Amino acid sequence: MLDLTGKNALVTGIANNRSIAWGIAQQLHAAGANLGVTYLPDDKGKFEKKVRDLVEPLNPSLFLPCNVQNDAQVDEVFAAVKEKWGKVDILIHCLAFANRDDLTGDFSNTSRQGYQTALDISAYSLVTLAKGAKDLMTDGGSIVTLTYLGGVRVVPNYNVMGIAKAALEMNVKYLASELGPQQIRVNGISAGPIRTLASSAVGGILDMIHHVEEVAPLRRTVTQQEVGNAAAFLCSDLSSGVTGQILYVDAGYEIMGM
Ligand code: NAD
Ligand code: 0WE
Repeated sequence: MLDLTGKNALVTGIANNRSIAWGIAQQLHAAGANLGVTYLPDDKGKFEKKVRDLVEPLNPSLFLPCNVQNDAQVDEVFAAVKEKWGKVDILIHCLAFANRDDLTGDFSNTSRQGYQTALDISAYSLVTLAKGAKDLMTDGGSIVTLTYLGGVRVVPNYNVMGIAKAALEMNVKYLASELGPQQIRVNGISAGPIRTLASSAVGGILDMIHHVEEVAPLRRTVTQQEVGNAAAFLCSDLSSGVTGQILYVDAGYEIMGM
C-alpha cells in the first residue's frame, strides 16, 4: 500500500490549479503526507493569496515564500522547516524558468544572461534545495524533480530549457550518488506535455499536444494526477530500491522512433 502518513513533504512550484506541483501535492496529501508549500513571491502578493487559497484544503502546516534565486530565502525555508518539523522526508522540485525570448528562434542567439537565468532557476535550484534538505532528512528521504524530453532530444523551440533539463538530469545522478549512503533517493519524472501556466505561454503548445495524441502509444497526453501518482510512488517505500532514475510519464511517447 502506498502510505505516506507521518511523512513531511516540502512541495515547490505550485502557481495555480493547473500546476504539475498541484497535482503532486494532492496525491501526496491523499496518501497521508503532511505538506509544506513554497510559492514564488511577487511585489503585490497576488500570487501568494492565490496559492494560499488553492492549497488551504490540503491543510499545509508550512506556507513559505521561496524564490530559488534568493539564497537567504532558501535558507529561511529550511530554518522554518527545522523549527516546525525537525525533519523532512520528501522534497518536490517542480519549477523552471527561461526568458520567453529564449524559447523561440535560433538557439545560437541565446544570450549569456538568458543561459545563466535558465540554468540557475531550472537546474542549479535542485542543488541548493537538496543541500538544504539533506541535513534535515535524518530518516532518509526522497527528492523528486520534473524534467522533459527536450533535455535528451531536440524539441523545436525548447532551446535553452533543453540544456537546463540536461543539467538537471545529471544533477539527479550526482545527487543520488552522493546522498545514497544517507538513504536519500533522488529521481526525476519526465512528463509529457501538459497545459499549464508555463506551457501555455509557449507558442504552438497545442500543436505539440495534438502530435502526442496521434503518436503516443496511449494516444493521449498525461494528466497532472498521473504525474502526481508517479511522484507519490517515488516518494514512498514502494520505490525503496530506485534512485538516480528518470521515470517517463508520457503515455509512452519517448519510445517512438517514427
Ligand atoms: P507552472 O507554471 O505551473 O510551474 C512552474 C513553477 O515555477 C511556478 O510555480 C513558478 O512560480 C515557479 N518558479 C519560476 N521561477 C521561480 C523562482 N525563481 N523561484 C521559485 N519558483 C519559481 O508550470 P508546470 O508546467 O507545472 O511546470 C512545473 C515543472 O514541470 C517544470 O520543471 C517544468 O519544466 C516541468 N514540466 C512541464 C511540462 C509541461 O508540459 N507542462 C512537461 C514536462 C516537465
Ligand atoms: O518545461 C516546460 C516549460 C518551461 C518554461 C516555460 C516558460 C513560458 C513562459 C520555462 N520558462 C518559461 N518562461 C516564460 O516566460 N515545458 C516542458 C513545457 C514546454 O515548454 C516548451 C515546450 C514544452 C513542452 C517550449 C518550447 C517547446 C516545447
